[in-house]
Amino acid sequence: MFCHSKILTTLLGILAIASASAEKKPNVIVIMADDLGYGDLSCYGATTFKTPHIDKLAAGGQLFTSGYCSASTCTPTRYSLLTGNYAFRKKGTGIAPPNGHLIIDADTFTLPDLMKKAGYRTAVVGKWHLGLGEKGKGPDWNGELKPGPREIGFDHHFLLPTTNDRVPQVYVTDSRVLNLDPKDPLWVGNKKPSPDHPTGITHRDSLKMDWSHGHNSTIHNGISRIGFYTGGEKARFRDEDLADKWVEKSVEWIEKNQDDPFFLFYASHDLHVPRIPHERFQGVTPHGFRADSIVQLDWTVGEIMKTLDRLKLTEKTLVVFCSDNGPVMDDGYKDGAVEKVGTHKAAGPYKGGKYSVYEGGTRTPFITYWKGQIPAGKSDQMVCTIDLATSLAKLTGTETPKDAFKDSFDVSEALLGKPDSKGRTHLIQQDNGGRGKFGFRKGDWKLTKHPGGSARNTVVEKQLANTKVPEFQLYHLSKDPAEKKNVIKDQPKIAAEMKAELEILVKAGRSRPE
Ligand code: NG6
Ligand code: CA
Repeated sequence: MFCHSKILTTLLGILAIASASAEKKPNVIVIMADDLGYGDLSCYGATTFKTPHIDKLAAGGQLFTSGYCSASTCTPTRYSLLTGNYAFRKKGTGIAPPNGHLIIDADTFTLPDLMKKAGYRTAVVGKWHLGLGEKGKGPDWNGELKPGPREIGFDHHFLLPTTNDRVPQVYVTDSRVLNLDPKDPLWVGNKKPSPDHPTGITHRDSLKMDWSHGHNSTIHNGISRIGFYTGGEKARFRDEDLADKWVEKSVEWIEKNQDDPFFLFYASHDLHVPRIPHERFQGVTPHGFRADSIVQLDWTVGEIMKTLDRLKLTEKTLVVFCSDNGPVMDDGYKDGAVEKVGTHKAAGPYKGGKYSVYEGGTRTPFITYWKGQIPAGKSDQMVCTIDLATSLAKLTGTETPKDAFKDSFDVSEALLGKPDSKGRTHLIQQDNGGRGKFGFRKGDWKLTKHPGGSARNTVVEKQLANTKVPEFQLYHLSKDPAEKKNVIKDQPKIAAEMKAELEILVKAGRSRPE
């Protein structure tokens, strides 16, 4: 009898521990903005428009002042978020073209794989821009778009396949183009399909938003794009409706999975070009469609949070808000961003933006929110989107293969705002190709390497331009956050150490110790 009751007590104890840890596993929603700069939210210092929903997350959670994405363009940051590996380690991880193949190998252990292993349902909604289909073949637009998100760990997807200034303007779900009429097949290519095919050059007068560079091929919805396509008329969306559709689809999926732990990667297209917010957001700020799109992004965050509140999931959900690269003004369309910038500082106090390895390129808004678990406050710990993989492994108590997440550090305690918690001690920042231009931050020191001696987008409020710079520069970030005073000559020892360490970390193939 004694023995039985002891076993029973032990069993009950085990069950209690198991259910407590199951209860503790939070849902996770990663909301990634597109081209959102450090200074682009009111909680990060913007004063000429307001972002109340994101500000609410910041006020009730941790706002990071050293939160980064790993690259200053979209594809490499997303690659690193999902693989936990620096993108410069793999060829072909730069900005993906319209007909690009999937750049994450199907046998890679990914962040969504990890979440599945931890017992989560997984979904990605929004912009993909990591390619679809096999290497050497690319996407089969009229057939199965495999390998794709499913093959790398997402149970569900509802996506824009590339980025919206690239063709085609269709949704992809269940590994297929949604609403594609087989009688009107979709063709996508990089050459004009027929001599009379209308483009942004031949039909420039008909455009509702003119282009400034590139972006002058096939026209859809009055906007010319990068790349050509024909067909799939019924499958095409209106740019103005993207945010509404993705909110609708995310809410649907959250409702369906509210009883299981879930992981949602919500990849907004705001505020990437072409910036075409819904009509109800057009003109709500003094800065034109660029900041109007930020207000639309803020609305999106509000809708997701409202859904969590309605389903009583707010206290069971960790929300991470971040960006994929720093800001840019003219990224190929004449949408008034440059002319209407006024006093707004899109990169905040930082130098450079999208395409740059200065701080503005990768130091971006980064907020964690989990009601009842994360205290309100500001954190100056260094965290990066690439760290979510290992940090979520820690948080969910899930083992990862030794060779996975090679550059992803466990910063879970910092993300949760635990007292005395530490972020990462160093970070390699890359631009698009990442095969040579680097920023290397270690504590307060920042080394930049520009092998060609040329840097792009160093002053965000002006047009993109190339500037001549020394191959190596050294800055002290707490004394000189704007990277104005290159102190490499005064600090030869530190510069030499950092050059050597950067080289070792690049060559070693991994930066997280085994
Ligand atoms: C560039 C495009 C730019 C944008 C970027 C990708 C030109 C001249 N510029 O090549 O408009 O599409 O690629 O942006 O075509 S990202 O945020 O998706 O990385
Ligand atoms: Ca981007």
